[in-house]
Amino acid sequence: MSVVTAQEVRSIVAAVLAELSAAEAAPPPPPSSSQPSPSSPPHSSPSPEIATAKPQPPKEAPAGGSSSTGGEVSIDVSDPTVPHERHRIGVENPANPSGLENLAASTSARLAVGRAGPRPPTRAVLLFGADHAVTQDAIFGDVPTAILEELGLFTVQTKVTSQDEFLLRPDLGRMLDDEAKKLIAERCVKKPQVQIVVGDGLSAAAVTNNLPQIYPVIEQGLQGAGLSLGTPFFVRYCRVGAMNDINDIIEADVVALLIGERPGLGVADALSVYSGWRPTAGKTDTHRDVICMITQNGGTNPLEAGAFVVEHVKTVIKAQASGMELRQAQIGDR
Ligand code: B12
Repeated sequence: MSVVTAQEVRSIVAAVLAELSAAEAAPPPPPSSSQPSPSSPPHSSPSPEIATAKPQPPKEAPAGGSSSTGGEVSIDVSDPTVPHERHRIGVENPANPSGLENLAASTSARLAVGRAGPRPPTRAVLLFGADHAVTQDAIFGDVPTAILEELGLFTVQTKVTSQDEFLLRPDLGRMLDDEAKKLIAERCVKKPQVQIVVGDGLSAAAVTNNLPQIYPVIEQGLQGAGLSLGTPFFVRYCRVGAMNDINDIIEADVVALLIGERPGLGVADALSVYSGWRPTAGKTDTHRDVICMITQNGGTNPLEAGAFVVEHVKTVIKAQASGMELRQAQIGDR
């Protein structure tokens, strides 16, 4: 372990003080483009999307510099959410730089962020905080009614009455409330071949960002295949298991539930399509299939996924089975 002498400490302190007083004498820097503000969230993507980093214009001040305005010292850190910063290697003097870069580029996991003493560097902590904020927005946000109205979806609710309860009581998110049962019974066509349902699930951003693209592909694809469709609607505070309660009223052959996935710290707007053959009370995930990670941010594009959903529904109808029963039927066919 190297020992720093008192003389060395004094000279380091003197150098830092000299740098700060030089910065204080300089004119104040222009406002940084990386500063988050209420109107520009640190991690927003094209309106109304919520889930990815938006490239910012290059900053004038060098990353990591310090500046002082009116006697207050501030540390200027470049925006960690822009793509090139997000994947910047923070390890000092790596033994195999290109190997490390390839490894880090192969995953969205937080690899090679480096460290400042025993802690992660400020940049990594800020990026984590920004990504975490995006997940909170995705979970606690609401799907804009304009999107639902545009697609002609009416809204019902499960037995959950608040966002906190939704997170604490998944069981209630699988049960329709009485008003929902009444509305569905009154307004929906019964016994269609396919019932499309949209649910917020754990990411309103997933529905907001992907529904306008995926929904018409699924609707037109199923109609084009000659299948009869039920009356679509939106379920607030929805969990996957709600499809049983829904289909006990509608009695469709297949229910396709488009629902927001639990957000991760890399992608917060991924949609899933869970589906099942004749869902009813007592059916479980064993009887269901899922097409997941539908997002334009590193997953399956919603247009492509929509076509895949149509093909899957056709397969389920042909086999009259879903989930493990479908797998077994397919194995039997080979
Ligand atoms: C959370 C989660 C789980 C949790 C669910 C617990 C819970 N109560 O939420 C646990 C750890 C139990 C789990 C288990 C499994 N999971 Co999982 N899970 C997820 C995850 C991370 C998020 C799901 C989500 O947000 N759902 C939406 C919310 C709103 O739904 P929910 O009603 O709150 O929860 C239900 C669903 O999550 C459902 N579910 C969870 N996983 C799976 C898998 C399948 C095939 C089905 C039909 C349903 C299902 O179970 C919950 C209760 O009904 C996804 C990743 C992703 N990108 O989506 C993987 C994911 C859906 N799971 C997957 C798999 C493979 C499984 C397992 C089969 C793993 C295994 N070999 O045992 C099991 C199956 C469990 C089952 N339910 O039958 C895969 C599905 C791949 C595919 N296309 O078929 C995914 C996409 C992960 C992946 N990338 O591989 N899972």
